Amino acid sequence: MSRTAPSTRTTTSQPSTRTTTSPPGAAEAPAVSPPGARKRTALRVCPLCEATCGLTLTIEGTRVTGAKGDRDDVFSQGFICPKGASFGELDADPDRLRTPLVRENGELRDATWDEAFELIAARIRPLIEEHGPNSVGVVLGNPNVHTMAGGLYPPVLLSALRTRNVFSASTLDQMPKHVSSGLLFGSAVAIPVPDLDRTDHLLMLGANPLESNGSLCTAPDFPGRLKALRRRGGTLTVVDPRRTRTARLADRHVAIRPGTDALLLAALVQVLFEESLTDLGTLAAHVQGVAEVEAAVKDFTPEAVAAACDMEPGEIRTIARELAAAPTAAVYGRIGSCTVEHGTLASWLVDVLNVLTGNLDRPGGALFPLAATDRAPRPAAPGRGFALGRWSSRVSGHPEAKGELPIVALAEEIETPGEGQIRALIAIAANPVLSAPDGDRLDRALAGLDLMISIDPYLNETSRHADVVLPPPPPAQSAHFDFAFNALAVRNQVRYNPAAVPLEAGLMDECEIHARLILAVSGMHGAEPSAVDGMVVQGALAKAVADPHSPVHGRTVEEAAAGLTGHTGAERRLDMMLRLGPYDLTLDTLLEQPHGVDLGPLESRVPQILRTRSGRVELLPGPVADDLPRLRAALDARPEGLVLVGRRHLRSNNSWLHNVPALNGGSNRCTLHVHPDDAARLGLEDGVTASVAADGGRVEAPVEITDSVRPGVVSLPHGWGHSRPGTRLSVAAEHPGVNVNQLLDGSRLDPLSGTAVLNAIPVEVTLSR
Ligand SMILES: Nc1nc2c(c(=O)[nH]1)N[C@H]1C(S)=C(S)[C@@H](COP(=O)(O)OP(=O)(O)OC[C@H]3O[C@@H](n4cnc5c(=O)[nH]c(N)nc54)[C@H](O)[C@@H]3O)O[C@H]1N2
Ligand SMILES: Nc1nc2c(c(=O)[nH]1)N[C@H]1C(S)=C(S)[C@@H](COP(=O)(O)OP(=O)(O)OC[C@H]3O[C@@H](n4cnc5c(=O)[nH]c(N)nc54)[C@H](O)[C@@H]3O)O[C@H]1N2
Ligand code: SF4
Ligand SMILES: [Mo]
Repeated sequence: MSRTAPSTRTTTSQPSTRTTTSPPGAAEAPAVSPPGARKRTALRVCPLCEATCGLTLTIEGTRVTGAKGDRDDVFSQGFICPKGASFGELDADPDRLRTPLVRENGELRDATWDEAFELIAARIRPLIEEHGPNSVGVVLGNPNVHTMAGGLYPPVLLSALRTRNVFSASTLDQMPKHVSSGLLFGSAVAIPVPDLDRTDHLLMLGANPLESNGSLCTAPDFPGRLKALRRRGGTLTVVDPRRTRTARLADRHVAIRPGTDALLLAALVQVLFEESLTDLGTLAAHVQGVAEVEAAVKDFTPEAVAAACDMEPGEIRTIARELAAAPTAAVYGRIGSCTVEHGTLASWLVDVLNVLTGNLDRPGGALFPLAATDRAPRPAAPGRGFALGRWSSRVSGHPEAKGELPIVALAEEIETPGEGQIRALIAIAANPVLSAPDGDRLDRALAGLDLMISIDPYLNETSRHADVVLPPPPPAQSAHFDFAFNALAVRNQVRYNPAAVPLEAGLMDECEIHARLILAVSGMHGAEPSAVDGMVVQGALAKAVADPHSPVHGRTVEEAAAGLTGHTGAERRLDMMLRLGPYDLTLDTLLEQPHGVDLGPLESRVPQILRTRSGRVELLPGPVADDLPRLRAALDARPEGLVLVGRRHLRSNNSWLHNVPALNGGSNRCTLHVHPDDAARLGLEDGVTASVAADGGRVEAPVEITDSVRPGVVSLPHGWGHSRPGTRLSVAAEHPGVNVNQLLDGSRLDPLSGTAVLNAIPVEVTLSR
C-alpha cells in the first residue's frame, strides 16, 4: 500500500498531515474548527505514561474533541485511564505557547522561528569557541522518551556539542537500573521486564502501577494484568511502606521501613543459599560469580536485617521460599527501590534473585524484549563491557554513569567559576526546578546563565529562565513512535501514528525544532534541517553495509538509502531502523496496520544479548562488591524520627499536567499523608497545615490523616509548587501545592548511579502556627 493511504479511520477525507522541512509559517489549517466541522477519528498512542495505550481520537475540524481507548489496538485493546481521556483538553490548553519566545531587555516576547534560531546561533557559537564544549550543559527531561523528536535527535545534539555536562531525569529515576544492567549484562539498556501475563508469582518492590500504570515494564492495563495473575492462581507480593491501591490487590503486603529494600533483598538471596533453594536451570552455563555472591551476602541473614527493615525474620524466609517454589516468578523493583541510598544495590539484587531462581530469561520470569528498532540479533560474543566513572563532574567529582552526571550537580556546575563552568544550558522537555532537589538554588543558578534555551510547550518554573523558548506543537499535531517503551514492553509489538491533525499555522514540528537547534549549535545555521537526518542515515548505513550481520550487508550506502520511504527525515530514519531491525518491517507495513503489529510474546535472548567482557552474566561486579560495606553499615541504622516518601496519583504526571482542569483537584492534591498514630502524637488534625523540615529546607502542606501510610512514614507527592512568578500556567497556579524537592539539598545520592535520594528522607513534622 502506498504511503499516502489513510492510516487512520476517517469519516471525511484525511487531511494531509505532511510536515514540512522548509521554513514554516505558511498557514496549513485553521487553528479553530469551523462551526459544524465534520467529525472523524484518528489513532494515536498516548504519550502520557509508559503504558502506551492506543487512543481513538475524535476530531472536529482540527480540534481533538474526544479520546477513548482503541479496542483494536494490538497491545492495549481499548484500555485507557483519565489522563488519556483528557488528551483533547491537554492538546487544546490555551496556555500552551504557540510562538517562540526570545528575551529582550530582560523580558520574554513573542518572536518568529527565524529570529529564535538566529539568536541561538549568534550567541552559542562564540561561547563554545571561547570556553570550549563543556561550557554548554544539556538537561533532558522525561517527555523525551514519549516523543519521536526526543528519541531521534538528542543523541545527535550531544555528539555535535561534545559536552560532558549532560544531565537527565534518569538520575531522578532509573539510573540505578541502567548501572546494574550495565554491570550484570554488559549493556545499560538490557533491562529485564517481568513477564506479567505468564508469571506465577510477582514480587514487586517500590512500584504502584495502579496509579503510575507501570514503569520499566510497559503494559497497558497493568491493573487488569495483575488481576489476571491472581485469577489464574498466581501470587502477588507488594513491598511498599504505603498500603497503596496496588498493595490492596496483593496476596501479601509488606509495609517495609523506607530505604531498606536492598537489605531485604540481600536477605532473600542469603536464604536461597542457606536453604539450598537456588536453581539457575539452563542459565547456569551463562553465569559467573554465583559462589562470590553467596560469600558476599552471608552476613545479611533475615535476623540481621529484620530490625532495620522492621520485618519479622520468619516473613523474610517465607518470601524467599515462595519465590523459589513458584513454577515461574519475577522480581520487579521500581521508583521506591531506585531513588534511595542503595538504589543500585537494590536494582542489582532484584536481578540476582531472578538469576538464582532460574527466572531470568525464561517465560514467566523476567525477559529482555526485542523491539522493532533494536539491532538485528547477532551471534553471541563477548562485548566491551560497561564502564562507570570514565570521567567525573568538575566541582564535586561525581563519577559519570551512562555518559551522564547526576542532576543534583547541575546547580553547582553553573554557579562555580573556572574552566568547564556551564555558561549556556539547553533544557529539552525538562522542569528540574520542580523535579530535582533544591529548586530554589537551581532557580538562582539558571538566572545567572549567559544563555538558556528551552524546548518546551509551557512557560513554566524552568523555561521562564530561558532566553529562547522553542515550543513544540500539541501532541495531536505530532507523529508518534515509542522508541524507548517498545524495548521495555511485556509483549513485542510496534505501532506508528502519523500526526492526527495538520500542523497549526505558525507552529513547527518538534523534529524540525531539534534539527534546526542542532544546526544552530554546530555552526550550520541556515542549512536545510533535512541535512541532519541525511547525515545520520549516511552514517548508520555506512556501518550497516559493512556489517556481516546486517540485512543490507554488501550493498552500497546509496542503494540502501534510495530504498527508504517517509515524508520527513524522521520518518525515513524510522524506516531505516525498522529495515535494519530484527523483524523485516518497514514504515509502510506500520502505516498499513494502524492498530499495530503484534510481534509475539517475549522470548529468551541469553547469551546473544550479553555484552560483558566475559560474555556471561557477571553476577558480582566489582563496583557492586565495593559498595556492599556501605549496605552492611546500614544493618545497624534505626532511624528515630519520621521519614518521608513520595507518591503518584493516577491523574498526575510529574510536574506538568496540573494545568489540565480535569486532572487537577479532587483527590489529586498536594497533601501530607500522616498515619493516625503519628498525627495523634504530633497533635495534627485532618486539614491543618503542617510544617515539614528536612536537611535541605522546609515546606508547609495540609495534613491528610490516613492509615495507608505506615506509622513513622509521611508522604508528599512531587511535581507541585506552581507559585513562582513569570510562568504561564493559569490553572496550575490556582492550586499550586508545594515543592517536596525543596526539602532536599542534593547531597543525598546513590553513589554508584548518581541518582538523587528522593525517598526515605528523615523529616521533622510540626503543626504550623
Ligand atoms: N520527589 C520526587 N521527585 C521526583 C520524582 C519522585 O518520585 N519524587 N520522580 C522523578 C522522575 S521518575 C522523573 S521522570 C522526573 C521528571 O522530571 P522532568 O524530566 O523534569 O519532567 P516533568 O516534570 O514531567 O517536566 C517535563 C517538561 O516537559 C515539557 N513537555 C511536555 N510535553 C512535551 C513535549 O512534547 N516536548 C517537549 N519538548 N517538552 C514537553 C513540560 O512542559 C515540562 O516542562 O521527576 C523526578 N522527580
Ligand atoms: N499517574 C502518574 N503516572 C506516572 C507518573 C506520574 O507522575 N503520575 N510518572 C511516570 C514516571 S516518570 C515514572 S518513573 C513512573 C514510576 O512508576 P512507579 O515506580 O510505579 O511509581 P510510584 O507510583 O511513585 O510508586 C513508587 C512506590 O514506592 C513506594 N516507596 C517509597 N519509598 C519506598 C521504599 O523505600 N521501599 C519500597 N519498597 N517502596 C517505597 C511509594 O510509597 C510508592 O507507592 O510512573 C510514571 N507514571
Ligand atoms: S495509562 Fe498511560 S498511556 Fe494509557 S491512557 Fe493512561 S496515561 Fe495514557
Ligand atoms: Mo520517571
